[in-house]
Amino acid sequence: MMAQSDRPAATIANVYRGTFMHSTQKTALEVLEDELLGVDTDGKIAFMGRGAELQTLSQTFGFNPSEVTQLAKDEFFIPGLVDTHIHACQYSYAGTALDMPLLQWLNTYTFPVESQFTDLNFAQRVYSQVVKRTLRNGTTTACYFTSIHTDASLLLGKLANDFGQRALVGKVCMDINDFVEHYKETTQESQDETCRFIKELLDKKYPLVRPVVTPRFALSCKETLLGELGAIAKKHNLPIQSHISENLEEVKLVKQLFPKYASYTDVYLKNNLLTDKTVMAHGCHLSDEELVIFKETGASLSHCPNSNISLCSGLLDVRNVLKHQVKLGLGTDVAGGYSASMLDAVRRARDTSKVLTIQNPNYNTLTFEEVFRLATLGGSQALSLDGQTGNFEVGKDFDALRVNVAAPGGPMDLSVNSEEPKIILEKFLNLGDDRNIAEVYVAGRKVSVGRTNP
Ligand code: XAN
Repeated sequence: MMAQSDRPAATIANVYRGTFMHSTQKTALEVLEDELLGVDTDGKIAFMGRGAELQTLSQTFGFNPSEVTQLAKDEFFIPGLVDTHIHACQYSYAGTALDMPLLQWLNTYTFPVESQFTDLNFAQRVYSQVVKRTLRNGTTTACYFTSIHTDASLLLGKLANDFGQRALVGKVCMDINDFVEHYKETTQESQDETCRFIKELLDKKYPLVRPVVTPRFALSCKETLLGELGAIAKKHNLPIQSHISENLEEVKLVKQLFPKYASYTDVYLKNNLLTDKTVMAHGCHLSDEELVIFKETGASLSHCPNSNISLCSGLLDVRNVLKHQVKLGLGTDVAGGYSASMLDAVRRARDTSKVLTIQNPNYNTLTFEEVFRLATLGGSQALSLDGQTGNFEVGKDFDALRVNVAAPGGPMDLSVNSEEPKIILEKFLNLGDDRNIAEVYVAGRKVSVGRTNP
């Protein structure tokens, strides 16, 4: 049945016809075959309808049926992928340095590299690489951590805007670092620079790029800084991101350092950092009581399975998180996670769920459809961007991937001529790569996915 926007009839810029697959609140995978989707000049989905309704729709919306873009047999559209947690400034060493647990890894590899982002040439190089690479791999929305450096963080905002990616960008705040002494701020600097970052990024008025308040994690921030950052987020009504309960040593240290708080979650809660616009990465070791607080506050979790395994941090029990009705998305967590591709995050999320099943054969393994939902609609909900993106709902922005499973020279073979779309999607999620992502759209605009190296 035809669905159309309540907004005044907009001018239609593009109409696509073919198979669309997406998630909704009700179903993890809805397959729409021979569907028509119209995108208006603002990049929003203006209507959806059956192919058989072409004539009626073309009259209602004033487009020429001969200008409809018809997808080929082996093509389909899915919503753009949402990476809810990625450290842009760690991209230079992605794929290396995975031989230590979290806290030693931070001191040995991460802090020395992040401290180099005073150099704007280095920042320009790494940040343009990460934005291009993630876009090419289908990440239409990314929630980025940067370093403590305001100017380099503003540069990432500019690059995301220039390349056309939807992004939340967070200048990292940390006033504790006992191991790499030169890589930290004073409490006052951290507050002042956060305010400067927010103001200067908002002043740019980039349509798809917003700031996110970013205390690194409880072990990097004094209590005063946590409280001040909570107040800043509240004052500007901004999203918040941080890390929580990733590794047992970290959880133990937080208990020691914050003895008057009931739990790790309580540290963030009491400092106004747990809101309905908060996304916390990892959460592998959260108790059920803490998950209840997440549900009550509307805060969400980012599941980063590659990183959880690579740094031997833990296995997130996604089924339990969903049972507690906590909003959940997937994150690559570059560079604790070695891959910047959300397709990898999808596979590792499934693998993690299967490991839990190996440990307990009664465990209800996540289906590929459920993981697909986490990578798209779930991510948009986790970032409180589900009003704009996450699936093909009329009125949302058209953030989409045109997938071609038969791309010449691609990574997969189709042996059977007419597989069901659902089966083809499963194959793409498990075997596909950027060669299968023929086109990437963000807010209706086709972004460049050039294959030449940055
Ligand atoms: N906790 C962290 N976890 C992680 O995976 N990456 C980081 O950079 C980080 N900082 C605090």
